[in-house]
This record gives sequence, structure tokens and C-alpha cells, in this order.
Amino acid sequence: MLEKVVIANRGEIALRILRACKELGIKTVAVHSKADKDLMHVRLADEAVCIGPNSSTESYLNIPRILSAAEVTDATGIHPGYGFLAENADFAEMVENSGFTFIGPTAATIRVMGDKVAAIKAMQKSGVPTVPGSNGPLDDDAERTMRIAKEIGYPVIIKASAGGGGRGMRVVHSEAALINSIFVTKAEAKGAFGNDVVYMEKFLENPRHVEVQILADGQGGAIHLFDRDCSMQRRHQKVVEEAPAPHMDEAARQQVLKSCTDACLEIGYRGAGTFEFLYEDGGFYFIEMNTRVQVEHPVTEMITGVDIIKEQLRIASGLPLSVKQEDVVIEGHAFECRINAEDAKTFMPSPGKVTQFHAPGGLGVRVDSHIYSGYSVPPFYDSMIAKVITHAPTRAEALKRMEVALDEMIIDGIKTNIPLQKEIVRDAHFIEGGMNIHYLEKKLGL
Ligand code: MV4
Repeated sequence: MLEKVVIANRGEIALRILRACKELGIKTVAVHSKADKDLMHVRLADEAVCIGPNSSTESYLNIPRILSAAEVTDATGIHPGYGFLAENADFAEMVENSGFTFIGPTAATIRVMGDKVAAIKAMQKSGVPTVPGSNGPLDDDAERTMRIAKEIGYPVIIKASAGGGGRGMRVVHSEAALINSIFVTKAEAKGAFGNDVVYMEKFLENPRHVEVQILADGQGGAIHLFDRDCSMQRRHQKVVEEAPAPHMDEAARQQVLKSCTDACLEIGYRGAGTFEFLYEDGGFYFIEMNTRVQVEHPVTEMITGVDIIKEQLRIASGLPLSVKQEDVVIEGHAFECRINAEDAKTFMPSPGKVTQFHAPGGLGVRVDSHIYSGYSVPPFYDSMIAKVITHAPTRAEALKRMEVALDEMIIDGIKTNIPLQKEIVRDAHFIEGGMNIHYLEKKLGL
């Protein structure tokens, strides 16, 4: 087992990683910015190193400083969490070349998945269903491009190969707009990513966002932990997630789950990962793969009982998966509501001092949060300050449990989106389940 791990992240996920390390007897090093010296996991870690000033670029994104912290503390592994450097292939490579273990996939795998055209190709080869599209980059041949679009059928979407997560995309409704849209998307991609490769897909108008959690040990073991529905989102920020995805075509689902584990073995995947799909009219369409642990991993942990972070640490230590596919069964249903320090109506960030914090509790209630009474939410980073997760035998019970939990939660001193979450869990359509990715924005009148 890894001996000492640098937690190269902050907030709730840093605390989540710290807890898993402690359970496995792994020593911990918290690296933090100046503003984050009072973070809960900094206090609880065996060692703490301040790696820079408040700005992320000079701290959590500063590779030499993180490597130096690992060096001076004699750490053996580095866990990147999510965001920041988690999907930076160059970082993973430098970690490994410096003699540390990167807790995640190989740099080569991260690089492939960061190149969306390459990722889609790899998936098609392994039998994962993808969106009808150009199956490769668009070139300067306008005739060919128009022919592809006509075959796919409008509307189509142009996506930057180096994009992802909603960045660098443009929907095209007619042939008249096609060539100019590609020109603009390429220019934007060049500016944003330094890479102007774009590809085309059929634009799915009303899909759901359903993703599959996988774990692979890189030594022949690969399992899925079923699916999650993350359709409740606003501007590509997920707001509520649940597992398993409700109201699915069971045959299509079993087939796609199998294709995900097949793909993991085919590409020699190692670590935790997520296959992102659009789900429409009973069909799955792969769009991207995430090579990190995700914010919403707890809903999967609750329904499967598998500790995803501990598995990541085991895999990085060279151990095989601790669970077999046939032993992973869904027990009940789970929801996660993301609690952000922001105005519930305007979504404006609301940093500042939390004067009082009361976390909900009870059977089937989990709160992943780093905040405490007296903690000051800094203005420099993501506004998510807590995740409330509920688990119960049925979807209806888990949702009711969330209603009660949100009503019990107290966060004073700053504005939070708890009022919005209370409204969502009482929404008749949300209670029904299976709403598409546009539902929340429409409800909010955007
Ligand atoms: C799409 C799509 C419709 N059709 N691709 C946005 C984020 C990125 N991961 C992929 N995205 C989309 N790709 C095709 N062919 C609609 C979206 C999309 C979306 C996807 C998942 C969750 C929220 C979304 C919000 C707007 C658009």
C-alpha cells in the first residue's frame, strides 16, 4: 500500500481523500494555498505545506510547487481529486517521472481521453455506442463536410476535439450556416485550447445525461458500478445527481454497462473513470470519458457500498480490485444535492464567514463537506461547499429523505442555494424522474 499521499486539492474532496487514506493507514500531506490554511483537511492531515498565494494558478495548478511538496515530505503518491490538475496528462507524466505514483490513469490514457476525436475512436473500436457523426476531424473540404452533415441530418453540433464539458461547441441548424459555424468554432478552439481540430455529431435535442462509473486495476480487472443521472444542470454545472438512473430501457442499459467494462479492458484502463452518455429514446450515445473521480461519486458509493476513493488508492498501490462484478448489486436509490455558496436566485457567488453550520443527519443521510461554524468561504475557488447525499430503499423514499435533510440543514452568514434545492426536490416532474438536460434551465426561465 502507498505510504504517504499528497492531496493535491482542496475543500470537500480533499477531506474525502484524507478520510480514505486514514482508513487505509496511509499518511497524508495537505498542500494548500495561503487562503486555505484553515481548511478542515489541513488541520487533520499528518503534514501540511503551504504551496502558494490565493490564486489557483499559483497554488493548486502550480506543478513544480506540488512536486516540491511531495519531495520535501517524502511522499510516495499524489491524489489529484477532481478539477485543477486531475485530467492534465503532462502533470501525471511529471508526477511519474519524478518518481511518485499518480493516483489515476496513465498519462497516455489521460491524453487519449482529452482528445475527444481519439476517445470516440477508441470507444467505437470497443463496441461502445457513439453519436452518429464525422468519426474524425473535419477538414478544409467544404463539399465533404456538407455531405457528412446531410447524411447525419440537421441539426448537427460542431465540437472542439480539445474541448469537453460544454466548452467549444456550436449547434448548426442548416447547411447555410454550416461552413461559417465551423470556421468560428475552429477559431475559438484555437484561442481557448491552442488546437483547432473540430468534429461533427448529430445534435440530440432532448437527451438525458447518464454516466457509467467504472473501476479498473490495469491487471485484467474491470468492473462497472452502474449508472447515474446528472441531467439536472444549469450552464454545465450539475445541481442534483442520482443513482441509479431512473426509467431506463433495461436491455440497452445492460448492454452499455457491459460495453464500458469491455472498453476498459481493451484500452488497458487503470483507475476510476466515468463514461458520459447522452440517453435519448432508449438509446445510449457516448460523448466523453472522464479520467478522474467525480463530484457525484457518492451516489454510486451509496447504492453499491463500494468506496471509490479507497479503490483508487488500492489500484495505485498495485493491488487488484477488491470487488468482483457479480458481487456489485444495486441496493436502493441515492440522491446528491450540491450546496453552493451562491444566491439561490441570481447564482452570484456569496463567499464569507459561515457563522453557524448544522449538518443534517440520521439514517441514510451523508454530508460531504469541509465547512464548519466560523469557517470563511474564500472568493477564489469553486463555490461548492457541501454535498448532501441521501440513500433509501426506493427512489421516492430517498427523495423524501432529501427533503427532510435540506429542511434541517443550517448554513448562516452566507447565501446558499439550499432554497433552490428545496424547490427542486418538491418539483412534480423531478419527483416523477427522467427529465432531460434542459429541464432545470427551462424551469428557472433561462
Ligand atoms: C451534445 C449535446 C447534444 N448532442 N452532443 C455538453 C457538455 C459536453 N460534455 C457535451 N454536451 C452536449 N453534447 C450532441 N451530439 C448536448 C450537450 C449538452 C449537455 C450535455 C450533458 C449535460 C448538459 C448539457 C447541456 C447542454 C448541452
